[in-house]
Amino acid sequence: MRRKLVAGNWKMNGVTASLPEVEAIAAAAAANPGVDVALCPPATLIAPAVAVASGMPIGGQDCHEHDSGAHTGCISAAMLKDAGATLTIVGHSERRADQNETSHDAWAKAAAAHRHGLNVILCVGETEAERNAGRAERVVQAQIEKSVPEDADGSWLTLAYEPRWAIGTGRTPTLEEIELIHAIARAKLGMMVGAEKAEAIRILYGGSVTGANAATILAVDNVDGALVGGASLTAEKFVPIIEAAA
Ligand code: G2H
Repeated sequence: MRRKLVAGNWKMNGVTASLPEVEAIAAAAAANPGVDVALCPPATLIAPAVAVASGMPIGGQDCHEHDSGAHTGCISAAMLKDAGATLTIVGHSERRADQNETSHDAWAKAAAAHRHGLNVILCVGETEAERNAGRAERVVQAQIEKSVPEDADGSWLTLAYEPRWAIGTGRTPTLEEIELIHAIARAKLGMMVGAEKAEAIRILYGGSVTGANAATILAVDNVDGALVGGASLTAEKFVPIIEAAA
């Protein structure tokens, strides 16, 4: 039985004045023990967020594949860990689009994070053009094949299906489309790591999840939680999603 996970991705949002939101979200997490809750603020807020999160997992939004070195502006998994993070997102479509990251990069980052004891939320998802061309399933399968480390299991890896065209747009796939991709994703994981391990890997849906649509999306087969961007920025918007998953 997979526990649901609701993870907030603050993206490039949040300053010290946002810490009361972290506290309020952590209070909601504690009040809803039936669901796992995590929050990924910008790297500058990881340590202060950990200090006010009362044990709610705090994560990074990316990590470098190397532990240290001449990589200006980058943050390693070791540094995330040192700051108090217990997880990190890798392979988010905004990094794939803005920083030209590939599935191989996501694979290396996931492996680096795991090496440092971080849990990983690995993102995959098709573009609108790929969906319109009828290629969504093949794209997601290929991304999984290239980015999921061979030793992945549900103790540290979570997959997030985020169709790029649904991110921050207010548009979401139909429930049937979500169900199909999640089923295909689990089958692909099964081929890679074995059915038993694949059964234990959580697959989150991400892309314009809100308090209004969370309950129906979270009820879809093989949807084991949500990766939430815009609606995770305030407790007012995020707590209803946590409660819908509880
Ligand atoms: C998808 C999601 C969070 P939003 O990127 O990862 O963002 O919920 O704003 O669509």
